[in-house]
Amino acid sequence: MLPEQDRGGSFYDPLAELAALADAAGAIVVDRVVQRRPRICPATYIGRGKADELARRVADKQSDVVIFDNDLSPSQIRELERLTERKVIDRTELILDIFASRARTRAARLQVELAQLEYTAPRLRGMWSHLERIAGAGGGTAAGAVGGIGTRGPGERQIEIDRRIVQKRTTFLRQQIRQLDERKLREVRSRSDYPTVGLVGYTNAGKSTLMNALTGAGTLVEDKLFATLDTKTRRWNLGDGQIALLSDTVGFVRDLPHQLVASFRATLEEAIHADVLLHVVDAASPDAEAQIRAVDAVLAELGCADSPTILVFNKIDAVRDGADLPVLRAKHPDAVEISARTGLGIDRLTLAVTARLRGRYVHVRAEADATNGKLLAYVNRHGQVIDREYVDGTVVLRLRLPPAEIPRIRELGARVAE
Ligand SMILES: Nc1nc2c(ncn2[C@@H]2O[C@H](COP(=O)(O)OP(=O)(O)OP(=O)(O)O)[C@@H](O)[C@H]2O)c(=O)[nH]1
Ligand SMILES: [Mg+2]
Repeated sequence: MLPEQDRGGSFYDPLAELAALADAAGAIVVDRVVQRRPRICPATYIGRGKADELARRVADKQSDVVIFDNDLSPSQIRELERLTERKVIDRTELILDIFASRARTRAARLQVELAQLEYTAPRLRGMWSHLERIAGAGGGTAAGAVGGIGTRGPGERQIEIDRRIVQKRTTFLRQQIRQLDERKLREVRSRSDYPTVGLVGYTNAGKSTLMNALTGAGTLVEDKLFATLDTKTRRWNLGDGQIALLSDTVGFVRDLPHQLVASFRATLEEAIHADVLLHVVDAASPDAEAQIRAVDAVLAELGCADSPTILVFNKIDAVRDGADLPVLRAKHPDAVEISARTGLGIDRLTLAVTARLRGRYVHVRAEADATNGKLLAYVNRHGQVIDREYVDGTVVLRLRLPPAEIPRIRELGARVAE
């Protein structure tokens, strides 16, 4: 653990989340080792002495795998595997592994496979470099030896073959995913007659529980990281005849591998392009503030840092005395407090969403030829006709619609009063 990762405090458990992730991947945690260092050791990440201690401990506990909370370079992995005689994986590989084991839909499977290949492809070089070194060593002059590394020898041929296989598969996956993306986008666009609300938040924050509480949907809820991997959309009745489409999606986690975020773009599409985002926070977690920041970072990476967002403090029923709620409240005074489990605060949340959605629409008066069926159909799809009146072959409409639609209805022949 480096100084900037040390969040201090005697109650802070730096490996709690990694243990939960390991559990989600089906591993049983038998031992934990933490080292605080001012900077990493290039060869083994942890210090050399600590690496030897690690080797002794894995032998003692007869563990099969060593999981690092930090991302390791291929050479660090190789060196640690040599010292411990165990498989060594880093946090990113662990997360990719969980996603791979959870992926059920075709889209999710393709997306995870692409992310895994993209993460491992640059490591292929590392895997074979011991052979490269052997090849390079026989290269004669010093310059020749340097040039030889990675350019000849049996190891290099194997790398080339592996790379070509990986490249072909990557191209294929990208193609398939692009097709699914396009289909998904069309699907999302065709539904634009209802306002959309997206649930986002750290994994295990209670998004699916909230989805069920709001829509009565039977979405899988589990006390397990990454219970949800795909996106589900349901109708949410806000009252007064207002319907919105609510999307539940994959949870975020600190340092989510960006290959994964990139390939999950389509899955996240529905949630992130929503009219309003509900950022669900587990307010009972001692890590709530760091989790809020992690989610904000992923949202920024997805290009929706400025989307209208309502911060939702969930699990209020589970907040214990001495928890950080007062600090959270002071930092985020606009957050809505709820318990998706008990239903506390759900009506306040519904009102907050209704108010936000209302701001997304304007009321306008427009005139058009009464025979302009195309315009009327368009308006019905993208807004709401509140009132219509026919005067001498002209129709006078009172409309409610997103401001961005005004230029489009003008193009279709509407005369809009400013
Ligand atoms: N006490 C309490 N527990 C809750 C509340 N909301 C959700 N939980 C629990 O928190 C755990 C995670 O809930 P989920 O709804 O699956 O969380 P999620 O955000 O969808 O998680 P992922 O899909 O894994 O990202 C479950 O054990 C829920 O029962 C709440 O308001 N109070
Ligand atoms: Mg979920």
